[in-house]
Amino acid sequence: MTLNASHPLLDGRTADSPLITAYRGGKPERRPVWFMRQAGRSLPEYREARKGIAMLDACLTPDLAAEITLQPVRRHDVDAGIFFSDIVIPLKLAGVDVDIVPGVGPVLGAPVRTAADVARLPKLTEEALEPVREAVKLTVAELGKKPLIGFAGAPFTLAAYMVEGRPSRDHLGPRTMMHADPQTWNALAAWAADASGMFMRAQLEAGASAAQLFDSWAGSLGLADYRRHVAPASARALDHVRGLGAPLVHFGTGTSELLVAMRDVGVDVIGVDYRLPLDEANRRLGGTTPLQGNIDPALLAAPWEVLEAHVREVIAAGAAAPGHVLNLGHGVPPEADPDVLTRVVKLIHSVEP
Ligand code: 1CP
Repeated sequence: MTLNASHPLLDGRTADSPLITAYRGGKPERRPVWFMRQAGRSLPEYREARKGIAMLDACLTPDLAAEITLQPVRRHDVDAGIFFSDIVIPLKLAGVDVDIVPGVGPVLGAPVRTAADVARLPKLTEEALEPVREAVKLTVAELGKKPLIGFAGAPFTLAAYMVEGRPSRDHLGPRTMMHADPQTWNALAAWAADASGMFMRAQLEAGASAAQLFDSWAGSLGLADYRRHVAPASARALDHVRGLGAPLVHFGTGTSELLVAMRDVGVDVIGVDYRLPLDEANRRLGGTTPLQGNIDPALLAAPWEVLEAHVREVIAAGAAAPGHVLNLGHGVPPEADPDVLTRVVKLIHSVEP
């Protein structure tokens, strides 16, 4: 399994970029930064581009998905694009009845709760992923030397939507299932792992230079459940992209107690949410894993002096790690002022690496 010789990581475009250098544990000439959810409702040009177009239709219209991916890169001068898509796109492309309902999030026509429900899940095919590859190719052609980050939802986070049928707070459905009916849970987690793995591989092969596995809701699990019922499925998702040579990042929220286990599924970089200072995350990980994070999104709305002091603290706390990519500790809030984000990027780039 290898990338094409004309891939941006191999043809000289992105291998030495600040983002990839830091992901590989090096010290780049400029401190790299990007923001989770940098594309989206905080940007007026995004709201304009999305007018009258449903979320999943926007994701599956290649030139629109490329344009929306590029918007924050142009506006903020961040060091990477994150592919505009959603973790439920592989479900949609497999033929699962799923939609993103405005103000709610992902909603399934029929929740997946029994062995028969899992057995009925349609298989994702390589052909169905063509709009994803097309959008990535268009994006990468415009990005030049800036890397595109691909992503997928980890099996637990995807399964949380599939079992509940919609967003939930405590993810009781999947957490019950892994104990009450481990066989069905394992089959569902394996299905989700393969769908996510294929989605990530399509993005990497089409030109993304790194990939991030989002296990956003893994923080609702205890360590024992994570290791026994979840980590093997996340490792299975990553098996689809290991060996491509692209750095792999793993991120979750509320996962301070899971960081080592999340690293041990086999990733290069750990994304840290806003709850744990980076020097402590680095200590827990043994000082060998590059980190990404972890500006508190709540502080984007604080007075500039408060935000600036916080950003400088995050930079200082990340200095001990073998590599550090600045990011938020979770996504950009829709009400964030985009000019503040641009100012944060300027500040980060102005601090000597
Ligand atoms: O109409 C809109 O603008 C809908 C909002 C929106 C956007 C902009 C959704 C619905 N998805 C996205 C894009 C998206 N989703 C991206 C690419 C854009 C970028 O980061 O710049 C990515 C990486 C995701 C990934 C995603 N979707 C995650 C993992 C990241 C995270 O935030 O933790 C999750 C959990 C989802 C599910 C989802 N999709 C959309 C919403 C509102 C949600 C969360 C619902 C919930 O459970 O509360």
